[in-house]
Amino acid sequence: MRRLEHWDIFCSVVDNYGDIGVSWRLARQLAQEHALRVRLWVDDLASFHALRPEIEVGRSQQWLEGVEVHLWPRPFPDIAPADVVIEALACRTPDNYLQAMAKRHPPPVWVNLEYLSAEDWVAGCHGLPSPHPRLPLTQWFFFPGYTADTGGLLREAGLIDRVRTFQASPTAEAEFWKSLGLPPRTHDELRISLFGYENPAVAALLQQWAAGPRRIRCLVPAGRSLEGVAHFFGAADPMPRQALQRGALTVHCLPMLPQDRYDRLLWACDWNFVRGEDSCVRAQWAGRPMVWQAYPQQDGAHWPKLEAFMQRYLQGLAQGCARPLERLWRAWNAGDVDALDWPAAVEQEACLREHAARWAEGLASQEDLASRLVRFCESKL
Ligand code: TRH
Repeated sequence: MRRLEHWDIFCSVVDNYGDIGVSWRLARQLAQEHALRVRLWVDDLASFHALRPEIEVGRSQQWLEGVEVHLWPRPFPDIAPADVVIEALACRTPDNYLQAMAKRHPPPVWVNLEYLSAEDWVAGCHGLPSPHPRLPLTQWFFFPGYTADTGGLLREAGLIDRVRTFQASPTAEAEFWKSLGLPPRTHDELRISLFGYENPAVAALLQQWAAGPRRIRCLVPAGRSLEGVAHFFGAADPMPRQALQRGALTVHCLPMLPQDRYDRLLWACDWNFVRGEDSCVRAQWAGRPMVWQAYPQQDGAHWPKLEAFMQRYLQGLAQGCARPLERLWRAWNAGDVDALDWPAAVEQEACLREHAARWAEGLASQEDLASRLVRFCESKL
């Protein structure tokens, strides 16, 4: 069998960080764990730099952790296509590159890597072919997902062990907090990370935290949640690492963290508020209670996504434990200040924490996305 050794991954950064976040993790894993030659074509190196500060924004070609990173030039140069071509997350392969793919014998395996969804239809669409309307090429749909009949989830080898080792080590945790310039954790406080989109419910949530009986230290990386936080505290322009305090609540504004350090923040926190796709998956691997804000879409397409994931995630949990979290997720996504009930959810913390750890273990017993993708592509030869 011909080995599919050369891979080209195309990534167009629409907005936010999820597109490059996912594409980068995949590229790195293919290079490091599957010994593949991977070129990653990205059209926005500034976003990439935010996740990986080693990326030099002014360089058109550079190497990072075994991946050849290219600024996606337009027009695209005439180059020989790779053995496998991945269009990540709704971007489009350049036309001249497509023409070259069509001339190759056999043509490259061409994959459309889709967005993650927990909806039931995903399994039926995963792996379907889509013939090109003019060229002798077939593109294959590859859908990430939560079940064995989908493309799975990105998970590096040994990840769950690394999470567990970190979480079992007070020293590692303390060092991590110190490296962020934060005080050590006290036994009576909750640490919560907050990463989301603009949300009218931010103030209500912070108010409930401030008024609560338990000390809460909330960590907010730079981004779209920060404005609501600043507004709540009447702090026009909070500085990175600035601490803001009201009642039982202390908020620390953090700079945007390198991706691997952000992962660690999720491992170290008791609760994680996450969004979109990649941070949501990473919070699941962290195995701690989480609140997910789906990427808001104008036509409301994110609501079925939210419901589908929530039903899957909460399946098997006792009603008394699941319902308060379900209500919190809905209120948070709707920005519904009146329905937001943090005290009810946190009351279930013990069972939610146990559940989150079990959920991560269950998911991790499945094959990871990169391995499934390699097998999938080999099956198309
Ligand atoms: O940035 P996002 O909102 O991305 C979204 C989604 O992917 C969505 O599906 C897509 O349609 C839309 O973009 C265009 O959220 P997400 O997916 O969680 O990606 C954030 C990335 O940023 C993730 O890889 C983690 C990373 N990150 C850091 O590296 N450091 C940080 O400090 C933070 C907060 C995030």
